[in-house]
Amino acid sequence: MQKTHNTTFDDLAEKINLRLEDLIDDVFSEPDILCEAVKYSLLSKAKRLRPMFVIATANAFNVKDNISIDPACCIEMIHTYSLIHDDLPSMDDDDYRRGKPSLHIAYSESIAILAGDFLLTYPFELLANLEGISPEKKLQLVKTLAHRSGGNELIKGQIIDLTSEGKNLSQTLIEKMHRKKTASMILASLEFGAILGDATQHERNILQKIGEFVGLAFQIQDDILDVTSSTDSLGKPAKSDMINKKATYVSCVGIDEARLHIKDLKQKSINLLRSIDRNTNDLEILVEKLFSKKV
Ligand code: GRG
Repeated sequence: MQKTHNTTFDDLAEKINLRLEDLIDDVFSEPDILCEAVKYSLLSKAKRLRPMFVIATANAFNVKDNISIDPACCIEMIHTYSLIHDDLPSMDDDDYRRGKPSLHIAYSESIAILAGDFLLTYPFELLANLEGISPEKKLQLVKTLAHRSGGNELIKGQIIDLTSEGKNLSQTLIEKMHRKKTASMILASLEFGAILGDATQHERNILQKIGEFVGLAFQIQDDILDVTSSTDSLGKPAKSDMINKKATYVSCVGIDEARLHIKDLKQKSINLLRSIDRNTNDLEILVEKLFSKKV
């Protein structure tokens, strides 16, 4: 691993922010409402968790940040599109996101839909045009991103979510929804790192398992924070799951068991990381950091 050993994750987030802005500026040569709207959402305060997972995983296989940063930005764009569309009145109807009014409130519903559409399509153009990466790897990246953001993964998770409002879901179905809705982009991030780093099939299988565990634990933590935190500290509406009558991990098994499950998933992820014969220190630090909040 190179850079992230010496740099803090805050520095890495700043590097990602700058690259995201450059990639958007590459498209728009003059002032444009779509450009403004995209930047409003994409460049607002966010953790950049998924791109950090791409870069840290690639680093474990000695891939330099200058190669992994654009694929990492592609995943952040897809993630941001999903948040913009999720907030729309026809979906979760949330007015507040990333610490400020949601995009459809700040602009309009049609601009928010189109900004989301742009953030869904542009990453595929970027991946197809990547430099310094073989055509075979580009194809694997495109296929992975299309699959993980597609009808049997991210979109499927959203469908389960929207069609189950007001219903009591089984723990199995809640876990399936979380796996599809939340883990899919985290999984894609680890898979991107593995593709860039030419990981073996065995390593890929382990990284996929870690992506599933981390994604599920992250969503359970989000379910707990929705109950225990304020809107200000979350940067999005608190208690929204209850208001929207959503089945969550907390409503299903209770807060204490939910906390125990996070601990278990985190430990399993760390153990799996340590089973890979690569320098996975950065990934381990990232997993620790993700679950360091007292929830
Ligand atoms: C619209 C197809 C479609 C899918 C939407 C991602 C999603 C599916 C909905 C967003 C709502 C939600 C609660 C998702 C769970 C994942 C999650 C906790 C998202 C927020 O991710 P963070 O915390 O946010 O990484 P930042 O703003 O830091 O990027």
